[in-house]
Amino acid sequence: MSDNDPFNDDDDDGGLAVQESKPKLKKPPLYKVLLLNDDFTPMDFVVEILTDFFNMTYETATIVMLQVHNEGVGVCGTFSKDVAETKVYIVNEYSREHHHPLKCSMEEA
Ligand code: TYC
Repeated sequence: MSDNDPFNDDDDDGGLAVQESKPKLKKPPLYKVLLLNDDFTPMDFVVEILTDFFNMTYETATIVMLQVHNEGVGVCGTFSKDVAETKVYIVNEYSREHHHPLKCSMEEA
């Protein structure tokens, strides 16, 4: 009863209106992992990267690979910062080990 009584001043706020503070936690940013085109990496190798490291089907991987080939850049997926950094590192290392110039990078989504 006393909580709903407009004349009840038990909250002891001295008559001031007290604004509840809003939660200040922001959602952590997401990052797009990008694949860049080049003139030398075989198409099959790019499709393998997309199926093996980004869990795409062969069909989706082929569409994404052709998009990168035709437009210069394409999105492999969107991830937390840690996961995006790891994917970029793994793809670039794997490409380097196989002597292909394929480059993977990331940008905030
Ligand atoms: N342009 C390459 C070729 O003609 C194929 C390719 C596609 C390379 C996508 C990189 O991210 C890439 N063999």
